[in-house]
Amino acid sequence: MAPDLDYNSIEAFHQKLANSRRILAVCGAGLSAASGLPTFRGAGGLWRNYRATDLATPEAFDRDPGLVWLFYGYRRHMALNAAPNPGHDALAALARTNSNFMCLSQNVDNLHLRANHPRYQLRLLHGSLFDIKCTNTNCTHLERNNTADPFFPAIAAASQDQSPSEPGIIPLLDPSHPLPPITRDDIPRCPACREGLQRPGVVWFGEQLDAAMMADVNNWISREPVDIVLVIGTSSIVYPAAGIAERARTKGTTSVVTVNLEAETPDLLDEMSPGDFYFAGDATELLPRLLEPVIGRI
Ligand code: BV8
Ligand code: ZN
Repeated sequence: MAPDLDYNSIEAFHQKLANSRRILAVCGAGLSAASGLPTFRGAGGLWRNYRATDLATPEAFDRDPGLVWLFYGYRRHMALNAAPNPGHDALAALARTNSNFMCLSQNVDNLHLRANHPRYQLRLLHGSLFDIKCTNTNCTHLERNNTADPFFPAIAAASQDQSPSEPGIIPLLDPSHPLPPITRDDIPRCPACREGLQRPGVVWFGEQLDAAMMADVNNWISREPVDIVLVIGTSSIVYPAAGIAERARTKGTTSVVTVNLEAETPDLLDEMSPGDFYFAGDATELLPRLLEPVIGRI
């Protein structure tokens, strides 16, 4: 179905925004791209010669927990040295201005919270790099907001800024260089059950998202019609996150508003419904402009 003519008109979007009360956002890696954090599908989709999606699984951790911890140690280091951008700030400002705004994020980099996004208007669907949990599925150990860098000594190489020229730096990203050997005994045991290994508090592929959180999200969506769904910097490939925008749609009421660097292609436009918007560009620039009538100039 073809979108309206002004599917990319900011003025038309501002009119919709002025008549909107309930707003939902679904965010992906593209929101943090301008903060210097690689996305999954871009060049950043590869770490050394591994696809990020291949390392983000319980099987990979079982096979080689040292390798997977180096991967997460590196991403913790990058995220700690990154900063929220005006895209994060605009969403946090919208939350402070509109209590009927709920922000759902697939990002595990903690940048929403570092932008002081009100916690009760934010749901981290896939967990956080800075939460630590246990491999023992019967153990409920969860440490929140652990920012130790490195998390444990054996992965120190992952916390070095990767400038290949500097002597003594292990070029972690260069697959031709061997990785530091890390054994199972190098990995800290769970302080609660003493059995399991400590692992990143993220949701891996093949693992369920937090049931209580998803119930909460579904209740928020089905409580009343949603006026606007902002789909920001995501390729909408990973489920169940990718299905939320359409589930939140109430025909004739909801505008699904895509903000993505990728230019709108005929297929993308075909997927749109009347009243939807598509803004091609950098989320960091577009979000402050799109939300300006509500949050002011940031
Ligand atoms: C589950 C945490 C029950 C870890 C992540 C239905 C159909 C098919 C498959 C499935 C299905 N249901 C379940 C599955 C399986 C699987 C899945 O979806 N697979 C995909 C690959 C097909 N889902 C699961 O396993 C989920 N669990 O369903 O449990 C179950 C269990 C078993 C079997 C059945 C059911 C768990 C999924 C969560 C996995 N964990 N992250 C970690 O981060 O290490 S997912 C991870 O990848 C991210 O969190 C994110 O979700 C995803 C990456 O996607 P994006 O964020 O969108 O990033 P991407 O790079 O792809 O795109 C960036 C976009 O931004 C691009 O469009 C680009 O153009 C744009 N962009 C770039 N720069 C900018 C920009 N836009 C604006 N401005 C810019 N500057
Ligand atoms: Zn445990």
